[in-house]
Amino acid sequence: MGLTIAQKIIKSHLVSGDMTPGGEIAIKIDQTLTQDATGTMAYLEFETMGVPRVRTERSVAYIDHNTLQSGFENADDHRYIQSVAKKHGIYFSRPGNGICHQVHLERFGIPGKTLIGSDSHTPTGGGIGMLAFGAGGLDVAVAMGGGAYQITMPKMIKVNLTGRLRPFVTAKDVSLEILRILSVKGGVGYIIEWGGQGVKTLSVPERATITNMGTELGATTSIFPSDETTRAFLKAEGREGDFMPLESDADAEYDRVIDIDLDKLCPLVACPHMPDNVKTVESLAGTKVDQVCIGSCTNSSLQDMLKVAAMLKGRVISPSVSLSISPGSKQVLSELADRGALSDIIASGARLLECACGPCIGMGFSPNSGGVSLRTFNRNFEGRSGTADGKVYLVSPETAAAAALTGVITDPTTLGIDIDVKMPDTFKTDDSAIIPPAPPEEADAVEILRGPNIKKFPDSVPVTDALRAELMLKVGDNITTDHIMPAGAKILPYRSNIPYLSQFCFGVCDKTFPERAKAAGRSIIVGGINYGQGSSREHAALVPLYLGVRAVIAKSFARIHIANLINAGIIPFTFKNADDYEKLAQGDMLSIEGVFEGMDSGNLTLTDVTNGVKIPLLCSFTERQKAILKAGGLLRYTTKENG
Ligand code: MIC
Ligand code: SF4
Repeated sequence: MGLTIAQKIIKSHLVSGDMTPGGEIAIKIDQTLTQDATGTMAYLEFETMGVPRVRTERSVAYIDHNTLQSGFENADDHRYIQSVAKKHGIYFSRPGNGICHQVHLERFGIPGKTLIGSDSHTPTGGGIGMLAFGAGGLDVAVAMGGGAYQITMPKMIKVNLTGRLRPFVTAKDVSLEILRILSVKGGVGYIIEWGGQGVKTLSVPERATITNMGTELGATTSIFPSDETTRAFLKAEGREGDFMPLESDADAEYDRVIDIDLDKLCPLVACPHMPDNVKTVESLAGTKVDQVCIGSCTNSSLQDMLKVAAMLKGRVISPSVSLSISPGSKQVLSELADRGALSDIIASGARLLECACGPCIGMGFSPNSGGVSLRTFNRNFEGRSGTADGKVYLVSPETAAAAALTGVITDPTTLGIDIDVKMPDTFKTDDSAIIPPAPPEEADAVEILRGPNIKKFPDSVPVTDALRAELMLKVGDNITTDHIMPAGAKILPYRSNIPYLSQFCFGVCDKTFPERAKAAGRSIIVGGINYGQGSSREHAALVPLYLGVRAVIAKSFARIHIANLINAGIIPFTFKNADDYEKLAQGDMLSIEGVFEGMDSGNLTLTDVTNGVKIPLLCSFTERQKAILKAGGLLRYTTKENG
């Protein structure tokens, strides 16, 4: 039987396991990336492992999330990351150089290689034919130390593209269409491979928009073939030597095939507060808009920005709209400047922000009370914008620019603007903002700069055979990591300070949770379907750990979050019968006995001591996961293994 692209890359990187879907596989990781909001923790963990120099082909530390520096905290963390990078063989991309995924695609991505990053949108690299995964910081630390990345072998979905996108219909609309079809949990357990004749009509940045948003499907990752378009992109980046063609075998088998005819798509929009709440732009036309934000790792490429600039050229934005534009990288920004497109953007009345995540992670630019914000980003979770009752809609750059001009949601195909943007054959490359590490012989002398914001991470606790604890919080379906551990300008600077962060844990759901959990000392959380979707932030496990959470029981879990829970030593149980969720009430005392035996058999019983009800739970773990839980988390397990 032939192989899919992903299966070929997995096969060539397989360290152990067999490639049958559902089994645990370990794969060699060629490259890693971190960003600063997860990076500080990842490097603290890496330091604990005692490995002097990274053992990957390329590791890069980006600073792109916390760039407000409203106090000493961010600046201190940046200096810490820069010094660790210098000492341990990691390239350091300075603040201002751009968003990790955009810069990585431009400067480091290589078809056929594996990449893990401490950011859930690392699959952006799939646009260039990389097998790229988002992971918790600890998994990235282990990979930097030369350890393999352990995942469950995914099943395969193929999306077969035919036709060609009409003007003003974009890669973002393709992403929204697949979200409409599959929903935010439809990709869980799958790698999504994009193929068919339609692929040829999409540029690398367009492909990257699509693989970037595959994260919102819950997919393990997404990937495109590597073809002549990929070669041309690498050539334009001065890296043609990194090109390698990649395609699936003609007889490769997929578990599911979805057909999308690009000709038939129209501009789409994801309505508040979930990326799969998709409607046509036409159906919402006329809705008043207060704010428009263009940028983020989904839509900040030169192609996106040139199209926006062409739409804004010679026009002025609506007086009732505030428009922000954040180009994805220094390369994009300087190309815009060289071509005069930057002047067109500035003249329109847009507010130019730096090349960073910015409003996407709530670092400023929160909308007004109850305001409608159209964003070219990938997530519109409740509260993420920083305004609790803000209404965030996800759209393409073209739809965003149309609304900025008219002040209302507008189908860009109706504006009669001509935007035939020609992409250059060569990009202006300048890596002066990427600082290489010290040579090995000088590494010893490099001092690590630790600021007072860096606090010790919480001690994990080995799983015990019996657990008795209160059900401290019961939440519903699709709880995101933004619910569990919110981000935003007020909180994000404290990503290396777990005790401080803990005050905000589950703040969106129940502000009393942190205090109650801390007082109880030991507790259990109950969730619905797809618990922990969204970000890769391991803080969504480390903070509950600090507050004494010992177990989470849910109908199902998101991939990265369940790995982070296990890595933190918090045991994740799944309801055998989803309906039993209804039988548990917040405040009940729960008892689970025979945990070790249950971990071996995959089944155990929970007793709700308060009402006497018995509920069967599933807990099937791999041997390695059991060992991690028994050791009290991945760090203890790895340190023990390394002797
Ligand atoms: C996000 O988009 O939510 C983030 C911020 O990039 C996160 C990482 C983080 O929480 O630091 C992600 O997607 O993994
Ligand atoms: Fe940054 Fe937003 Fe992308 Fe996360 S989704 S990496 S916050 S731009």
